[in-house]
Amino acid sequence: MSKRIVIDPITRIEGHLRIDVEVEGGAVRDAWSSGQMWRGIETILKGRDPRDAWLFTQRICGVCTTVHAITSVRAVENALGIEIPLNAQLIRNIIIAAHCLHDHIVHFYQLSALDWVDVVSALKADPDKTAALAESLSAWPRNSKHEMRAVKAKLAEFVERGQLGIFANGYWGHPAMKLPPEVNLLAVAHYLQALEYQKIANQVVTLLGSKTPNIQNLAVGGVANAINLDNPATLNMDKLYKIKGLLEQAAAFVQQVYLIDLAAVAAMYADWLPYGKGVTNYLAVPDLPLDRAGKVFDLPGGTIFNGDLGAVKEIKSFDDPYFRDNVSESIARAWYDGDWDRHPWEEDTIPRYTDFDPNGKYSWVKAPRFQGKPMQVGPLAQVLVGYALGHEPIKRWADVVLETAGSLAKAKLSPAILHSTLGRHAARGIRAAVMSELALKHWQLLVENIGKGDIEIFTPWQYPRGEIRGFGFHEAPRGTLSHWVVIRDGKIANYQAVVPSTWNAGPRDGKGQKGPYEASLVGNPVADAERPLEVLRTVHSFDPCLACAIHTVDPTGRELSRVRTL
Ligand code: NFE
Ligand code: MG
Repeated sequence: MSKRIVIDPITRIEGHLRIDVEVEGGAVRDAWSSGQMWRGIETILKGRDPRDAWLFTQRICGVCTTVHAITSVRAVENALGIEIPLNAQLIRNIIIAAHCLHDHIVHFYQLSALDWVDVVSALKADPDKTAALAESLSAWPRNSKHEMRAVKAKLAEFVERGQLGIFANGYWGHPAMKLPPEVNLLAVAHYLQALEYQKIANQVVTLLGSKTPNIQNLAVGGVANAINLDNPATLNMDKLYKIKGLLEQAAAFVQQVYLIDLAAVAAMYADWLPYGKGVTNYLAVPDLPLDRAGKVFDLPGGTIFNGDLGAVKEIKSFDDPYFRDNVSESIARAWYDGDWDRHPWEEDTIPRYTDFDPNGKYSWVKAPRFQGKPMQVGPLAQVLVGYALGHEPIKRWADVVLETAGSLAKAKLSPAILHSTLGRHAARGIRAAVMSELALKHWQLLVENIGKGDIEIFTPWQYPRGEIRGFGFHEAPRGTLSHWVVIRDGKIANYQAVVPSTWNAGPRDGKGQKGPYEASLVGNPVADAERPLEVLRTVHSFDPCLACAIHTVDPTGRELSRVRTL
């Protein structure tokens, strides 16, 4: 007999996600992903000056403010047909890379590690053995006996006082928890260190963006960071070297801690490698432009269909018609007026709530499609596209993870294992390592360009009369983000954001095709229907952000019928 489990809300994510699964014989048979709040930023933007859109769109989300700012100015610049100065491009790139490092570190440790790591079991660990194991895997200086003893003592103190705090509501002792106590203690130590290093990465965003969350330094046409090496109030050598030092610290943590922990978790949960594949159509966009126009990039983009890496198709520029012409969104199963599937420039956003109906409409999230197909987006999509295109840093770091995990698991691991729940985590670590190198490369390029005497940061422009259309994209931490704008006589006539978590968390479309969360859950094991930890594992591997996916809190403050906090 099958059993329906409703997890509402799923926690340790941004926003309010409900997952329904039908479980039969210890595995998921069918699944529904539902965004449970509605945001109205797209509607708020109508009639406003496009120069201000990036300030509004940053408020779509509390996690990835920066990414909506970047994508918005790119969309308006695309409509205007302007290029921006190289300094502006590079300053934006360093912000993008630093934000990504902060975000990927927080996701692995704070938002998902506790699906795999049993904090309470760490109390049984021998700290000296933990240190010996850690030192055999990595040169990280903060893996010492002293450090591990101190973490264990701190944890014991939390438990004794009944103050587990952030660790209070875990699935401690769940049968699906398999790590030995020493590995659990190591993970707890790194969980606490990760809080420091995510902050270090984010300080770079503050230094260049003036503040974070919600950076202040962008402009349609460039950035507002005046460059003068001799002026203490502007971007100068002192600030640039401070940024370099912070990026180096974040890079060391990613390469020596995050990546190694990831390989260890993947190796020790090798039985999980077959689960969580789902939609094997992938979409990533190129990013970190190296030129003014956005035709040459350091990060690759493209599409893969049905997992066929040999048939990868590249997305090549900020103006690429292959991307521009093939994106649409379906509202057949979402709480909006109508049942259309439309290109973003032709869309509207008119909320119409009807009850949760698994055979009808059941989510506030629209269902984005590429050539009519559901696509998985996120670090895994970019890593697979990069692997298929022979992108050197992606290949090199992917091989490091596969070899480290393989040697720990005593098995040969091929890239095919990446189509999975654990593969999404591995790919996020691989992408973080690539970003940690590229952040420093783009810092170097900026310093060299300023060294040539170029201090330009802004391209002046004017609105033409009549209608223009633009799109901008950015490979955000959760995947492909695009903004689409129609401008009439200098005012926004339509604005649509098609967001990473919308691609992944979206519901079925008019043809009944499931979204990536839904598809990835089918076949997932569930040992204990009362404590569906395994469902969380797969959903968390996408790094869900529902605020982004739906872009206003439900204005009626409607109460939800079933709430389970896990
Ligand atoms: Ni709200 Fe976001 C990212 C965007 S999400 S976190 O990354 O855009 O889907
Ligand atoms: Mg949208």
